[in-house]
Amino acid sequence: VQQAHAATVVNSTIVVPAGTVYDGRGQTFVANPSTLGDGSQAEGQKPIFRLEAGATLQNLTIGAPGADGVHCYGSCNVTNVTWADVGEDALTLKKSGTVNITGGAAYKAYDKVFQMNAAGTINIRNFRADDIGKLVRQNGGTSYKVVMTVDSSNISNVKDSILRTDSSQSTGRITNTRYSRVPTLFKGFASGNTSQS
Ligand code: DGU
Ligand code: CA
Ligand code: CA
Ligand code: CA
Repeated sequence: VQQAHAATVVNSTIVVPAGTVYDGRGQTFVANPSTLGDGSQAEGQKPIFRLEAGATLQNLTIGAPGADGVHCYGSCNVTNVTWADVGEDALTLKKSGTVNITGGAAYKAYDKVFQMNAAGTINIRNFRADDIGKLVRQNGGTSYKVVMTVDSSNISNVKDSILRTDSSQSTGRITNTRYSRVPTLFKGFASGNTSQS
């Protein structure tokens, strides 16, 4: 009888060194709730993965509890990663850089999926998101510039908006994307700073 592999329980954050690739080979990773966080909306939880500048995370699922997901300290590539049940949030940019999300999915995010806590760019391509609050949120009340792009994705059952900022410098672009039950595509952008086609 074939059996699915059990999830790997992560007791302390897995650090992916600068410029290296961490390939999960299809495994599922979950947080130890007593050391990293229970995946609730409580702030201050720890990430399951910490990506140093230029690191790549690929081919894995983050299950429940998802704690604070993935933190990127500078540019990072996240390829074919699925969050089955997003924790406090899915991924945070902690230091300026470019986040490339290619393939993968995020489900059940009570509030945010991608949280931008530093200036930079997030490019989301070939992504699936369902049952989320917001796909990308620039940290509330900040005025640095974040460039947000979404291409060739499928987004459904959104409570708030797809892209949200409070910064008049930030820009949002959505192309070739299918959505259903999305009340607002863009929130908080200056006029002229968004486009959709
Ligand atoms: O301002 O910084 O929700 O990174 C309050 C906090 C809050 C962040 C953010 C995050 O915005 O903790 O999860
Ligand atoms: Ca938060
Ligand atoms: Ca969740
Ligand atoms: Ca967070």
